[in-house]
Amino acid sequence: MRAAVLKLGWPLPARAAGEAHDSRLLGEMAFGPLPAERGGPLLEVVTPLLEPAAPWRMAWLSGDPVRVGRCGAVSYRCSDTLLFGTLALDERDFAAPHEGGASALQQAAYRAYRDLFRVLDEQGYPGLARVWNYVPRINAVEGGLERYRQFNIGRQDAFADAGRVLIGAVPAACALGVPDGPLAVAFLASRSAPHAIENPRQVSAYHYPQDYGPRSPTFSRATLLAAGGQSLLFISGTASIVGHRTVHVGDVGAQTAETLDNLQAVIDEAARVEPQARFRLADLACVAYVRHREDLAAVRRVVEARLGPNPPFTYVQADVCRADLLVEIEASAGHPIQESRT
Ligand code: 3EB
Repeated sequence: MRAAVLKLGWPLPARAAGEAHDSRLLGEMAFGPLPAERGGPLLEVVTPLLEPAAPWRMAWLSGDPVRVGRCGAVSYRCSDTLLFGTLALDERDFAAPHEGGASALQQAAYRAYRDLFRVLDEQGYPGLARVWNYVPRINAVEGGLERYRQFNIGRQDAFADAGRVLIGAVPAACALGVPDGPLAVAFLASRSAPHAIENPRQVSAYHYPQDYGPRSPTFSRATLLAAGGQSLLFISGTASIVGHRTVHVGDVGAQTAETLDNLQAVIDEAARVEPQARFRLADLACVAYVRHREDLAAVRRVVEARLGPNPPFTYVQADVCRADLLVEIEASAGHPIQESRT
C-alpha cells in the first residue's frame, strides 16, 4: 500500500538545536519558547503553552521524500503533491505610514501573502488549503484601527493582486494573537484545488458586515482536499459565533460548547458536500487557543464532557481576533496522527 501523502506528528517534543531534518518532513510548527536555531520551514509560535506544558511541535510528514526551497520571505518543502511553507516578517522592516497610508502591519501582511502566492505560482501548487496566521498584539488599536483589521486589509489586497478570488474558493485559516515578535505565517498547498466548505450556522467570514472592519477576512470555514487517495479536512479557527455575532460573551464554558457545535456543523457540511469525507469530532486533531490561561480547566471540562477523556487536543494560550472571544479551536482530519506526548 502507498504511504499516506500527509501524516501529522503531534505533539512532539521541541527539536533540539541543530538536529537534522527528516527527508519526509514537509514542515513543522513549534509552540512555546524555543531554541534559537532553525532550519527548513519551522514556524516558531512564541506563545505560552498550556497542555502539554513543555515546548512542543507539530510536524507535517509526507509519504515521499521532499525537496527544499526558498522564495522571497518563504521557506518551503514540497512533495509531489503538497507544499508547506513558512515565513516570519518583522514590522520594523516596513516604512512607517504617512497620513492615511498603510500601516507597517498591513504592509507586512501584504508582503507575506504576495510571497506566498509567488511560491505557489512558481512551484505549481495553486491549491492553497490552509493558512496559519500569528499576529503580534492582534487586538491592539493603532492609528485608530485594530491590528487584526489592518492585517485583513493587507491580506485581502494581496489575494486580489495575485488574481485570487476573495469569496468562495478561499483557504481555511486561523488568525491568533501572540505577545510580540514577527508576523508569522505557515501554509499548506496542493497541486489540486481544495473544496471550500462553509458553516450553515455562520455567515461566511468573507461576507461579514463592516462592523468587524473595513475589509472582511479572506478565509473559508474549512477545506477538503483529495490527495493521493486521502480525503483531508482542514477546519479553520472556529469560535463562539452564530450568524456573524459573538455569543456567550464572558462565559468561556458556553463559548467552548458553542464552538464544538460549530465544529460539528462544519464536519456535517463536509460530509454532505463529499460523502467520502465522514469524520467524528472526537477523532479530529485539535488545537484550542485559550485567551486566559486560568480558563484552561473550564475549556477542558467542556471538551472532555463532549468528546470523552484524552481526545487528540492540545491547548495553547493566545489572543483570539475578536476581543470578546475567549476560545478558538482549529482542527484537521483524514491524516494518520502519530502522537508522542512529551
Ligand atoms: C471568526 O470565526 C473567528 O482571519 O484568518 C477564525 C479563523 C477567525 C480565521 C482569519 C479569523 C480567521 O471570525 C476568527
